[in-house]
Amino acid sequence: KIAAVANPVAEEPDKIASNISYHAQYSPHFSPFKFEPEQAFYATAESVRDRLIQVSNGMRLIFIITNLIQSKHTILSMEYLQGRALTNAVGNLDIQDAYADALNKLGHELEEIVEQEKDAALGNGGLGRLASCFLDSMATLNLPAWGYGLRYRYGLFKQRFGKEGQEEIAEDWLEKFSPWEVVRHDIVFHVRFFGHVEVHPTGSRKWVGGEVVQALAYDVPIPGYKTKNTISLRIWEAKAGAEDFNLFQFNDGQYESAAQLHSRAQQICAVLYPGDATESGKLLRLKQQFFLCSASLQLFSNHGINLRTLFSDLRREKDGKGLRQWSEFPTKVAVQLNDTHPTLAIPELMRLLMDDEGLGWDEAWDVTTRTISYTNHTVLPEALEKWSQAVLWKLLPRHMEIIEEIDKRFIAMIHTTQPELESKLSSMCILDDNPQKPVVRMANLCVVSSHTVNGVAQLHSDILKSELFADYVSIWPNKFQNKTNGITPRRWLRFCSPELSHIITKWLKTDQWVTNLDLLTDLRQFADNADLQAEWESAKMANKQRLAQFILQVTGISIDPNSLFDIQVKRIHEYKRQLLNILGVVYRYKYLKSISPEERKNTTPRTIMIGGKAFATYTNAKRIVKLVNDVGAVVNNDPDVKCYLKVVFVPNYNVSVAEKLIPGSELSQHISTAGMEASGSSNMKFALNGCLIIGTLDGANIEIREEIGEDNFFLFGATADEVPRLRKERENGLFKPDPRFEEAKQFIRSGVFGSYDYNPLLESLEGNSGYGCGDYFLVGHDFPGYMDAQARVDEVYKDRKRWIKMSILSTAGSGKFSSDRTISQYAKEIWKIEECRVP
Ligand code: DL6
Repeated sequence: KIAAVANPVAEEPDKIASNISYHAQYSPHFSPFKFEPEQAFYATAESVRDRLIQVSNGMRLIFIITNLIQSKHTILSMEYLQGRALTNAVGNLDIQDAYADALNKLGHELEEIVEQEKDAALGNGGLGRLASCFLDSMATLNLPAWGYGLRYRYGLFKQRFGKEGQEEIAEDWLEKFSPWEVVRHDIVFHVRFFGHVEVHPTGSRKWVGGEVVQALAYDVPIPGYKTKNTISLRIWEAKAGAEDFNLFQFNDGQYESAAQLHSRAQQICAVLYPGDATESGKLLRLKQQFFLCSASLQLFSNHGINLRTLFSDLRREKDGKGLRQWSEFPTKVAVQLNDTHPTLAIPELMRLLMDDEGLGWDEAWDVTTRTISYTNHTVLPEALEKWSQAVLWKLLPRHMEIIEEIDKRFIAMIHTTQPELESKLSSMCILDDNPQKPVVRMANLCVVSSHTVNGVAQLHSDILKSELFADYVSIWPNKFQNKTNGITPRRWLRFCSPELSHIITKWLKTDQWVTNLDLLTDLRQFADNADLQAEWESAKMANKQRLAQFILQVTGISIDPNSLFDIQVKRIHEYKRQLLNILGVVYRYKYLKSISPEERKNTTPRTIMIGGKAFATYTNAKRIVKLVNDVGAVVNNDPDVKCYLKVVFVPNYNVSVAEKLIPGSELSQHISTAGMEASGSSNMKFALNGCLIIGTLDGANIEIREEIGEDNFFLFGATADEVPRLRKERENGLFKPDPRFEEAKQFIRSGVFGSYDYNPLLESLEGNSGYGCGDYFLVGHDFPGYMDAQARVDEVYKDRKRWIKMSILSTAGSGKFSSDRTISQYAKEIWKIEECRVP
């Protein structure tokens, strides 16, 4: 029986204000007489959360009442980079103005209150942010689809700077609490580690013993844009029970050993991506991966009840008396693996079906392979996961048996049906039995066990088919697909750049573009219109001014909004080539110093902003961060050039910082070595915001350039096809560096930017770097082309009309890159699910 509950929320600002006040007083997190911005944020968020819960419960209630057991699609991802939620929630629920008015009545501004929220940074970069954009689109498209992840206590680290450069500080997003999550004490599963396999006389096998922790569900409601659909991001927390606390030991003074199981359970979700250089780090990472898979799969198969009960419900549902078959399970449940991190879902589903439900291998395999699909996000060899067989045998003995059997059957299939591939088997099979280091190749396990494998941009998907997974294509030609990434237009234009959004709505005479981004193409017809150009330029200028204020506030550096704002923000990695950018800056600085003050006046003033985090143990990435800071410290204080060049390292880059940078950007750099960036998605965010791109023919850059027109894209650099030959030529000493490249390196070596030893970094561009050939990422080869493209940028920027027109065309051509398009394609072509609109 479900009792009717009074509507806890209303639309009128007065009532909203009273609801916010209610939370300030009766949700006792702070003393009741304080209503500073921080308290106001928590009370406002709780008030909005009431509303989200209401919509979400309403949706679930409808499904219960109508006895509609839905097909449910699920993304399993180790990462979600959600950022802040308040602006998005009030925007998607279409109550932004009412909340702004309500806060005014309480003496606050909504803009000020949203700044109080900590980013939920449960991801590292593009992969996690993509998953978050997908959640927004799944909700907006009314899809019966949820995301599952882990509730890390500490998300992506906070970046700080000391004398030696980047320092990492734990980011405490739960310091007070998260007002968005709803703990589900009724949804708890047991997840086992270690133990052994018992074989019963019947031949059935059972995984027993070891260590068992509890997985407790927290739901973060995700509202769709102007729909009644609110889906969930369910994140699991690991905990131990009271029975695991040894009271006897505690009373005996052995406090640590008394709480040993509690502390071991807490370690599982303590940090996002624990360092895996040590054996214990590797084991912990593997535990995290299995914890996510096991908890989520027990849930889908149990649906929060019990596997058998649910399935007998499903069976009854079919025709009232007949039984549903397990073979129908994939029509109810679809699981998308976000990269190989959740690969253990494959043996875990097999185990649940065989050992708990009594299915035979063939039936379990059929169900599993029709349920699971896999997205690859990288071709970088070091990012393709391989787990030690020995560690897996210890941690998950039953799963290793299953993995071995999958491999054995795959090899047998090749012998019988594809003998021509036998010579390739050593690289195609799942277990790499190299006696030095036997490992399980997770990507191979995914390819063999998934019904669909996709890349994230056309070039990347082509590379998967022609290189990384080429040998599998002849066995399963239809298994491989492309799903070019996308971004949510809500967060990445409508809410982060309201001025530009209003202009777009005004000129298109509709705001439908927010959910149908292809409508932006209609802007093309106005690209030359002087009125639109003037409005466009003033909206961009307002965004630049706001950005300049932000930069002043976080760095103390004053930047000129009349200079060209040139931004590169992303994880720091050698293949993303922030080093190419900063070498270009060094050359520009040297050049500016060499010309007369009069000549300087004819140059295009630039503010170059670089931001991103370097993985804690990635030495060269950290050196790059240090170099950018050191160059900035000199350039920004040089009286000769500081009006023409500023260099800013934007600290602690995260989603909410991106929301300030991107609207104010005019040029952004997506300059990876061709073939190495699977897609990129910040390129789409910048392009959507009318920012021009300087970039290589890599990842989604190629498709962006096609959509917005090649005249509106500053292209340079080797193509993916040319890269292997160029690397060979380098190895054979055939590379002749451009003099400008040599000058830039020499300038750094001369000590102009301080006494830090940059030789090891610069040497990676010369002799033999750790990757086997000098300058593996071809910075030297692409440097002259890059400098020429930058010179074209400077020239075009002087022609304001032309630049603004290009900017408008960039936005107009970005329709394809909505994550609504991407998710519709996943829904139709992989998950086979349809919208499930709440009546
Ligand atoms: O697909 C999302 C995102 C792409 O846009 C980036 O190009 C790609 O580098 C990133 N991949 C990863 C891979 N990590 N692992 N493993 O983050 O995915």
